[in-house]
Amino acid sequence: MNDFSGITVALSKGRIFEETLPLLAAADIVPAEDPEQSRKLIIATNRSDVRVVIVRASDVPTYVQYGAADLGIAGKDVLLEHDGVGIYQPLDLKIASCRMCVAVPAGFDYTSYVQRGARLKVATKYINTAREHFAAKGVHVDLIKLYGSMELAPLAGLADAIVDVVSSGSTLKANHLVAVEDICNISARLIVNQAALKMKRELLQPVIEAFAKVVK
Ligand code: PRT
Ligand code: MG
Repeated sequence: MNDFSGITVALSKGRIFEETLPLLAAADIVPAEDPEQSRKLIIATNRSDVRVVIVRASDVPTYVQYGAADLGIAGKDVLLEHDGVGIYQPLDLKIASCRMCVAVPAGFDYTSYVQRGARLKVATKYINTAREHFAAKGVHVDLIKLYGSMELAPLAGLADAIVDVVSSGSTLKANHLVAVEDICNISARLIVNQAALKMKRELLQPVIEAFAKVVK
């Protein structure tokens, strides 16, 4: 139960947290601690009516869906894998940007492999996104669910290809992989619990508006 009467914001550590700090500051919210330094999972802020909870990136929509957090910031990649029930997505925050791609080992002839109609083994943590992408192209795939380090899968012989997010491309390069198809652009979104938006509108609306101003 979320019995805190203020606003609970769900964030993940790492790039989302870093890139969210300026947005929070614009809404006069300053976390009291750095989650990279502290082991606390509930972090107070300069405002007694706002707290931050630190969760895995892929768990942010779940906290918001069930109202354990009122607000959250989640990558579009994560949201595409979530059913989105009870979640309102008012803003593209244009942070933590990357591309969702299909990548294969350098030298693997993806185009002719696919044109032949051969089944492609694809390792990914983005099962829904991958299924839809290949279905739309009429490519037959066997999807293998992973939870991280997708880049290893083709090198270790687990899969022919991966579907993963890419930003600088240096991880692909370091592992002799090349992106052969772009699926979509990804950035982080503000997500809001729909019931909280009604019940706590006076608290939430100014935060959403402050974020919107920065993004513009
Ligand atoms: O780490 P954890 O398993 O808890 O979760 P996570 O990896 O999903 O979280 P995190 O914090 O790494 O990413 C949070 C969000 O940032 C993702 O949901 C994306 O929306 C977004 N994002 C932006 C990225 C990247 N850029 C990115 N580059 N998420 C992951 N990566 C990976 C990429 O797949 C590669 O393995 O980072 C590695 C380095 O990328 P390159 O291309 O710069 O080498
Ligand atoms: Mg990570």
